[in-house]
Amino acid sequence: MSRLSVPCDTVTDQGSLGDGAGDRVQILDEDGHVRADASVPDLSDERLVEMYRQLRLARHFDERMISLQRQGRLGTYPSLAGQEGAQVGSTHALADEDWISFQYREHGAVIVRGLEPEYLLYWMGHERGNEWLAEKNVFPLNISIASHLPHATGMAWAAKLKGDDRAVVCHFGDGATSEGDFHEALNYAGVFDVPAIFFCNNNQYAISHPRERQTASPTIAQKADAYGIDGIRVDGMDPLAVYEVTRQAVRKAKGPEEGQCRPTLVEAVMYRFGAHTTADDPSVYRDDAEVEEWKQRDPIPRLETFLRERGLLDDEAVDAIEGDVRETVADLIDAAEEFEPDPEQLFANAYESDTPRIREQREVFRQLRERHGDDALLEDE
Ligand SMILES: Cc1ncc(C[n+]2csc(CCOP(=O)(O)OP(=O)(O)O)c2C)c(N)n1
Ligand SMILES: [Mg+2]
Repeated sequence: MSRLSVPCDTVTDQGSLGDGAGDRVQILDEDGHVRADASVPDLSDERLVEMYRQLRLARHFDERMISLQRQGRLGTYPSLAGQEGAQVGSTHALADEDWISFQYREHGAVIVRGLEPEYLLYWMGHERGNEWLAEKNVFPLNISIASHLPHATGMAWAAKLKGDDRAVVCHFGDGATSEGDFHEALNYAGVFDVPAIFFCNNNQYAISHPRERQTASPTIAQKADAYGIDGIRVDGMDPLAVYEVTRQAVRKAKGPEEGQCRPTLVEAVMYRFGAHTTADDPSVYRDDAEVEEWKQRDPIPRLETFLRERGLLDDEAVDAIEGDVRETVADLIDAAEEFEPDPEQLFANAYESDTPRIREQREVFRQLRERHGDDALLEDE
């Protein structure tokens, strides 16, 4: 299936965890030891430790965001826990100017670009968060499932036409592969050879809908064959394997020689440990034993074992990272909650410049504020 040359043999999935048949690339085994047939990607020691720190940052950020939602300090939030390895690993394979287009759950990818209060503002509903994402070369999240895929193809095609050395990595879920937009985006990308990586975060569920009811294909990666592009299946809870697979896909997307770009479909096999969102109760559609089984593949202890075996981490360093991560997130929350938004931001960024209707609405809003004051406008009646 895959024509990327990975530095290790693929492992045969035993199917015991109900995640579909087929091979997937793995560098770290489930205990975090380097597989005998695998080679470790050429990353500096500092970079490897930084990846670990970012995994822990993403996990702690996730815990705090859920807690903020429960306290009424944040709106609905989709949890990332379990999926950090794919997000952090793939983004380390990108250049800063490569675009990331995400569905809504891939906070780990954003965190690699730098976690700042603005990302919290984004989830608190402030327009400033949107502007900040654009500064990081990240598209705003997309809740209308799969409709961002054709945009990613278009963005990649534009980069190719302009001669920019930029790739687009587009994240989406297993559920998104059932949408027409998935087909259109990959079909077009294959015909026009655009520098895109379609990164499927196959976390086994689309809300309550299990992967095996999503498609009769044994794997998602094999769907690439229908579009004449490469498809590759990787252990999405192995950050090193994801890094290597994405690195090669990016190289192929940008083209080793002028005009040779090719898109890739990556299927990263993983599991969402928590609820679909803060508005979901997963206990009604999956049992604890299944969750516990997948937790054996948790990317954080796996990378930690690898780093300890290399002598790059010890108890003291792990404690220091944990302390740093807690302080960082606490400071970010304080900074975000101190932010005083300009209510007129409501009208910003819908269009590049105001349309007559937006101008009219903005004027009416301004008059209402002057007449009644912001407090009165916020009252329920
Ligand atoms: C076009 C469309 N149909 C349905 C929904 C409702 N919906 C929200 S999230 C979701 C599940 C998506 O699952 P998947 O793509 O696997 O991503 P995951 O949430 O697992 O990360 C659905 C069906 C939607 N947002 N948009
Ligand atoms: Mg899913």
